[in-house]
Amino acid sequence: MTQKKALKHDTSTLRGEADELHEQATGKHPPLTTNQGIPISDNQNSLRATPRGPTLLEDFVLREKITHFDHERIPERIVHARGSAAHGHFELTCSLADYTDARILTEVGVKTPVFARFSTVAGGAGSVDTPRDVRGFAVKFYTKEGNWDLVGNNIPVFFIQDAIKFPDLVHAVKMEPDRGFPQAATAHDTFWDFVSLMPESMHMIMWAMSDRAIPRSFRMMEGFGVHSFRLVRSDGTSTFVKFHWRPRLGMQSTVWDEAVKLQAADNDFLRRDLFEAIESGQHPEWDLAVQLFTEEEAQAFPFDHLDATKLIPEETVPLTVIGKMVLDRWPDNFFAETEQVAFCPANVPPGIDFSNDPLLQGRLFSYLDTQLLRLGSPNFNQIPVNAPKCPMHNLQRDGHTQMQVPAGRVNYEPSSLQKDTPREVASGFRSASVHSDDGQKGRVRAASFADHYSQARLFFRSQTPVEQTHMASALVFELSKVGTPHVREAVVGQLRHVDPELAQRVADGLGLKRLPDAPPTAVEARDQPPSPALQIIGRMKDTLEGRCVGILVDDGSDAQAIEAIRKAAKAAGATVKLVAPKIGVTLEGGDAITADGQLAGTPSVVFDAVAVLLGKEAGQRLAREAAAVDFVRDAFGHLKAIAADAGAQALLEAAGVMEDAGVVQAEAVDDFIAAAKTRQWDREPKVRTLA
Ligand code: HDE
Repeated sequence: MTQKKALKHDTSTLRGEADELHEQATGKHPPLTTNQGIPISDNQNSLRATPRGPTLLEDFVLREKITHFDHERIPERIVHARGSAAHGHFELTCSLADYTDARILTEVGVKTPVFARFSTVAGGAGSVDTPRDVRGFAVKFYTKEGNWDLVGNNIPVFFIQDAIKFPDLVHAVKMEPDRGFPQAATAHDTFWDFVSLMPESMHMIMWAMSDRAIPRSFRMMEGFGVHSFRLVRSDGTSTFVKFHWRPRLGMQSTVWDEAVKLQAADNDFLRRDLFEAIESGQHPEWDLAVQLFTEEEAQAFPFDHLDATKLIPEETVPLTVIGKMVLDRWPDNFFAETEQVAFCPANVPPGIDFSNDPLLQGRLFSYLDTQLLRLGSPNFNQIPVNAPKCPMHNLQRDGHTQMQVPAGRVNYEPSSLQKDTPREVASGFRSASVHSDDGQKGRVRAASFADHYSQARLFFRSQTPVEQTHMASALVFELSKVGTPHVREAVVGQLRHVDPELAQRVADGLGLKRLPDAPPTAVEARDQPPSPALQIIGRMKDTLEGRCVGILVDDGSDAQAIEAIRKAAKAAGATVKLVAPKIGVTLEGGDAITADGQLAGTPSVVFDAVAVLLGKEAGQRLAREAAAVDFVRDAFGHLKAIAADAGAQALLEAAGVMEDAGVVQAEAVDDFIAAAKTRQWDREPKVRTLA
């Protein structure tokens, strides 16, 4: 008995000390209360009938706490479950007043608050950040005329043409229903089975197999609204528009082996990258650009712009930059904001309207429906992250978790009993008045949607040879994970329509004895002039801004050499992190420093370029240390610049590093910085066999 009393006393004492420390740091604590506001005196012990139990049902503090905890999770998004988000603003730099009345697109210089969420598609909320996948790019603009949600992806086209196929697509890509795997991966039978039978998916497959699907950072991705929307004016004019986000840091992707290793190195690689950038004041920025075109111009396109498997090449309709988005504030609470944010493509202010794209039309229904399940109430718009920041009044009432307390007896319209009830306004949202004599009602796919291969070919042939090789290799990797031979062959058959040489490369990579037959097609692919705007490599910015340089050091490393590289990398806009076998390092000359990461947990995949600065003894020791050898070997294999001093040579040798333009002496700091601003694409054939 005495002993138990003492125990309780001890815990309280510890708590008292912790409280004191905390109080010193943060000031006064508010009293801990139940949800009813009742102050709690003991948050450590449940109420027991005797000191050794049993626990009493009477303990409302315990029951309320556990009940709330039991209900903490809500259904995760069926797609795009894993996401990361940030607050920021959008500023218009070029008015579209000739095309729209929307204030967000006509009031130059006005800063509109935004909330942007980036996501993967296939994996669950707890899955990793870096699988091969499409990335969601959803932006909620809190405009003066209500919320505008531009719910896009980092790829400008989609797998399917009709919303009715979406559940099939998602079932096929998610983990297989009997075995419950693979998580967050397209490399399995059901996905490729579906794809092989859906020729319309071939264009998007080209994008998904390209390096766009393995981005280095959310900050280095393009975004696309995908569908055509309309800009409308009150005089009745209407113009089609496609929206594009362009990252100011330029686009950058990982290489596949790096993406695979990142999954082990850091589950949260992209989330952490966004968080750290914002916290350190490197606020990510994107330009918003539009492609504008008329109905008549659209009729002259050799494809149907209402078909979401098609893009409009920039060479056909150029992009006009109209504004800039800056993300500068990490959410205060992940659940309240990132998890509960509810995007919906149907949220558009007056002046923006929809096209007839059948995929968009289905989305206009789906998002509201899904939020009702996820957030559990039609009042989800009252959750702070979803609430408009402009005045909002209507006569919708009641429902679960109603937060508002509307006064008065009028909750209907028309009414005459109260002077302050909301009324329609002439400037309110109007749909574009569109005349159509397109034909008869029916479950039909327009003939103008029948060309499934021309743009897949356009995309593939527009890539640099390196990117084409990555695509062929990605297809080989994915199809090698498919266990059913006829599925593998059917995909290769489809590829013959896209590009016969690509099909042959993939067939060779799979070791197929015979090139499978191409399936019949209604429309043969047409050759078109390549669109270099579709590349990544050709358009990468040579820059270290927003990138991270890792320096491997150990006891005996040269402080001056470290400082020279650190200074130059920082001046070029990079973050610099030190990695060492032990966090505590004693440099040559005796200075003690603390490394940012321990070697065993900080492989080079998390850096864009590395320097290896070691004393002779450490270099020889680390040449026998697997983590150090992998650090250097992977940096080399992932085509990164490597700077090394004399002491590091033994390690470089053990890692099989060969001489090339990206491997430089540590003293040649400028050369290192120049090489670090890009990847060493020429090195790739020396380090791996590709398709
Ligand atoms: Fe989505 N999509 N989608 N989608 N989508 C959802 O809504 C849906 C499509 C996109 O960060 C869901 O709140 C259908 C295209 C993003 O919260 C759901 C169809 C594009 C996000 C849904 C599509 C997208 C979603 C799941 C075919 C690019 C995440 C949870 C007709 C333009 C937004 C949710 C966030 C989320 C339905 C196709 C982008 C189920 C039916 C095309 C970025 O409503």
